[in-house]
Amino acid sequence: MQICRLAAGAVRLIAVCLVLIALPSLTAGATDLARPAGPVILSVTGAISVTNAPGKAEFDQAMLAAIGVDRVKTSTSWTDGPQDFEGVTFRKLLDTLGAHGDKIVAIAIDDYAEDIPLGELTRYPVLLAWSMNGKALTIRDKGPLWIVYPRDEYPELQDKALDSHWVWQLKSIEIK
Ligand SMILES: Nc1nc2c(c(=O)[nH]1)N[C@H]1C(S)=C(S)[C@@H](COP(=O)(O)O)O[C@H]1N2
Ligand SMILES: [Mo]
Repeated sequence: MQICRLAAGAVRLIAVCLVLIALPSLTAGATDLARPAGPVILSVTGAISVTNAPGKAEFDQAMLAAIGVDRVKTSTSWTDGPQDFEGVTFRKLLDTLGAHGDKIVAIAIDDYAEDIPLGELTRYPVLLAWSMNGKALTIRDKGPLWIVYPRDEYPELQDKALDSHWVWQLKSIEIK
């Protein structure tokens, strides 16, 4: 009996020790993001807790796809009829990066920059799209990343004033 109680106590002690050892790596491990192997198509800076370079998180396309592959079928102001977009949602990307703030500044290859409220990007499944109808978006057709709103699904997103948030040729994001 006594031995049993002693053994149970020891097991509990070991369990507590294991949790104490694992805890720092569970929290500090948040800063670990693999380095991109392919060409970097997106850099994220600002209020993020996960990085893979000093002060920023850099992604190649495979890394973005590893976070999630989501689809949005929607019409746009620049295409005829509904199109099938594939990409990762801002929800998942921002979550992966531990992003915290009020807005993002989306910056494009042509140096176009637009402020977008964070709430708008998490309230809806807004995509960072890398393909349309199964074809990778090239720089010539608004790639490598295009911010795509699921506007056919949400009437409140069918607003011309939102067109400025559909940033194409996106290259970086600053979280503020
Ligand atoms: N990369 C990039 N994305 C952009 C823009 C831009 O100049 N560059 N213009 C934005 C603005 S202000 C609007 S209203 C629409 C403009 O689309 P349009 O040029 O086809 O009217 O795209 C948005 N996305
Ligand atoms: Mo615009």
